[in-house]
Amino acid sequence: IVQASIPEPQREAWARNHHKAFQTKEDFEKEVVRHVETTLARSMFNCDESAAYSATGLAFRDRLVTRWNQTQQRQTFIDSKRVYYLSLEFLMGRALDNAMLNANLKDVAKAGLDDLGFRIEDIIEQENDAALGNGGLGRLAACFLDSLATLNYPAWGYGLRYRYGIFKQEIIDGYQVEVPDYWLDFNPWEFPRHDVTVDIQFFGHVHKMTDKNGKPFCHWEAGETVQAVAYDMPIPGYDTPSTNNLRLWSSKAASGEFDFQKFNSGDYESSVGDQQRAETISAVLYPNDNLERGKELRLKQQYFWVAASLYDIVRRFKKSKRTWKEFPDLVAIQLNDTHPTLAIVELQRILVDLERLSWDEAWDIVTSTFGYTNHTVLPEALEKWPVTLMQNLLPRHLQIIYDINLFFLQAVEKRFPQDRDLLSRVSIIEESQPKMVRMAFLAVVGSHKVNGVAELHSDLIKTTIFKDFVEIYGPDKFTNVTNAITPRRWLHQANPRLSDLIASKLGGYDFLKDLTQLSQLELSLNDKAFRKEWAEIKYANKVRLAKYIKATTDVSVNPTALFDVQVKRIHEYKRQQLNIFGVIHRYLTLKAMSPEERKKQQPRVSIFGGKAAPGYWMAKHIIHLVNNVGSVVNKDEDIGDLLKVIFLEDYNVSKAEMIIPASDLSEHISTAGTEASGTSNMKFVLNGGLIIGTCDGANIEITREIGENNIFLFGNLAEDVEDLRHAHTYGSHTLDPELLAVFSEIQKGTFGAPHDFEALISAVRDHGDYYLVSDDFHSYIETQALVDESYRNQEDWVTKTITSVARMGFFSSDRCINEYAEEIWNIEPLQVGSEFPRLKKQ
Ligand code: IMP
Ligand code: B1N
Repeated sequence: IVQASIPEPQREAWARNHHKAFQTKEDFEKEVVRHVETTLARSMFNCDESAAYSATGLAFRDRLVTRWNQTQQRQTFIDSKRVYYLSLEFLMGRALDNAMLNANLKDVAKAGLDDLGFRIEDIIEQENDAALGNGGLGRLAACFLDSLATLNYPAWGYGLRYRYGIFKQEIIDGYQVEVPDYWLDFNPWEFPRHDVTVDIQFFGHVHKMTDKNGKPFCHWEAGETVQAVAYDMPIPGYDTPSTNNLRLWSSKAASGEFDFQKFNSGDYESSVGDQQRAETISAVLYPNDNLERGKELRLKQQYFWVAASLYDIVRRFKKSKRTWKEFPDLVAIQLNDTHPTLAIVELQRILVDLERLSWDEAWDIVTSTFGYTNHTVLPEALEKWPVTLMQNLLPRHLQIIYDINLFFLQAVEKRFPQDRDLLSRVSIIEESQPKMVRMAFLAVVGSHKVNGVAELHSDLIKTTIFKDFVEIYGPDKFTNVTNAITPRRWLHQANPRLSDLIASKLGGYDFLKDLTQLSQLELSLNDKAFRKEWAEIKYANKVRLAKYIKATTDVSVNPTALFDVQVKRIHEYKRQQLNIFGVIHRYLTLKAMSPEERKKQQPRVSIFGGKAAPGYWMAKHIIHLVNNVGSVVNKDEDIGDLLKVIFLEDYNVSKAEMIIPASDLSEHISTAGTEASGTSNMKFVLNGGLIIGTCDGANIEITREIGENNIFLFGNLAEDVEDLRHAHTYGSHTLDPELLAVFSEIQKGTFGAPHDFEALISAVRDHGDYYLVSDDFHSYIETQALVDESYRNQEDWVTKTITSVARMGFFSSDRCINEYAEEIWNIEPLQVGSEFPRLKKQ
């Protein structure tokens, strides 16, 4: 990559012609019309909403690119330490609304679009979600980018530019059908950098060589080369000119690889075939959440992305002309789960094989650079790769992994002599058939800090999967950083009326940058007008969701009913089956009542949403059962508005922004000890909803913050799970009688062919009930009854929701990112320019 710079004498001309970002309605309109007429080659005679969206997006993108450049130049000039967040998933959602709000220019755009003949809401709705992620892990990465930019930290995200993001979900006859998500048709937010390319190697052989000083070194002769091309997405901060970068790599055939011989000799197809094979690497996001299936293409994706990113990071470091020892003073790299763990090996390879540092010097640099975040303890999600696969694809990397393991085990043996059992337990290579590389252990050994994502989870990893490593390294290497969410998207953008109401009470929007200011809301608890508007906003959000439900499912729901929402990936550990069994129990109870008794019951709408991994059979059966229960209950005239059951198709980030503000109660009911943190739990509470949940993940810290009177907790505790499971398998296992009644209703065929749901039932009844559905059922039903009772007292309910929102300050991702910055990355914010409009005070 050649980076040419304009000589001093000509720079004045550049400065004079510097692109000025629009600020007024008039200039905004000019930009939109220019983009419609030139970039899109259209006119006022064929400008539809989609074209207006594209032009508006481009106008904002131009603005961001100017600031992006300024931010990067400033960071390069100051030589500041940067943090690089490596994540295989970035679940960004829509960008336009966010860009307008972060720049405080939404009013300007609204007025401008109005002049040009468009409603801003319709234009925002045109945008496809950037859905390059599965669920919580990917959305966390997106919230972190927002906070990093807002807090002015020099930070880059690195990921893959998938051609297809997470599939779109259609529900046909009650079943999930997957439709590909081709999202790149026209994406104004990305910036192709055809000048930023890296050749990535795979396969081949390793040769031992000697350099001209007679020193031995390893040379990796590759069998295949693929080119990585950078695509940049500017990441605006809120109320700051700082604009960071998300760099996504796209794969294509390396220039030398395209076989002109074949091409010219008429073997066109096979030469195009090579090209397609290269492009396959970044073609599709693996649609599994909390599950690793060990596919070769997935490992190829991981190395491709990691190698391109490290090449870029090292190139940037080299421009600073510092010595290698100083690398960790300028570079911090955070591994978002084990997916980028090969970065540890790749940096060691660069330093030892290419830069010829000694092993020990290199390893010091590597371990000072990396931090590793663990997001799960579920055994099926822990990454392991067969040694044979690694040997074939990345022969030199496997050698380095063996060496890392050798030196690590030698050090362990020195401290714990004679403990062969310990050595085999902590070995990075699992001596199984076939042998496997344990990626989580490699990540622990190659990082200076390891963190979990909520207190309980961080404690659990120290006593389970990493127990031996705590003995070896001492407890200080392991820490907790509790997850959090950005209040810009999850309050200000998703729930503008609530954000405005809060701003009117707190004297402005500063709370969006310091969420602890929400605590002042408790002073307004007895303010009648405030409470009234608070309740009205919730109601309006429910009306909007009710309209959406009617339009998409043709079911009418009453917005005065209690809206009970569980939206998240469908997974047995998240226990949507517990929820739907509970719904059936409620239905049976209502059916057994006299009409008079029924009148006294609290009406409820049970709303489900979420995708099942395409190969996850049980999860797909859960979706099917929810839909079938809905189609029976929703047309039962005895029941009417007392109970409706809705499955919302294709849950994604932009739908979350509509659904979450409309919830009264949300369900976070994972088996204790299985949900590392959860982050939607925080979003629901921040939007004035209450939670029914287990003592799991961040629910525990939410309870600590908002008080246990403001949350509906139920179920067994994490510390008892092991014993309960043991008892199911080896003792006598008696199932909850109310749950058995639910099972027999399903088996009678009330909700369609019972055969379809036999697996769901037998998992509980015959196969040890691993997720403790029966153990928690009674407690769940009782707690739901308590919810009904509570909801009937609306004054009390409103008090609970206001109090809870007031106490949610801890869950801003700004707090979370500051903790990472101080405890793990050792980076400082860097102020960039200030010719930025201040936010108006209310
Ligand atoms: P990179 O770190 O080389 O990828 O550069 C990122 C951005 O930083 C570039 O697009 C420039 O805007 C800016 N930049 C890079 N090198 C310099 C420099 O030497 N002086 C000022 N700005 C630079
Ligand atoms: O990460 C979120 C947490 O809030 C959730 O509790 C946790 O389940 C989620 C392999 C994962 N952990 N592990 C994954 C995703 C994709 C994949 O291929 C694992 N996702 C989580 C944020 O901390």
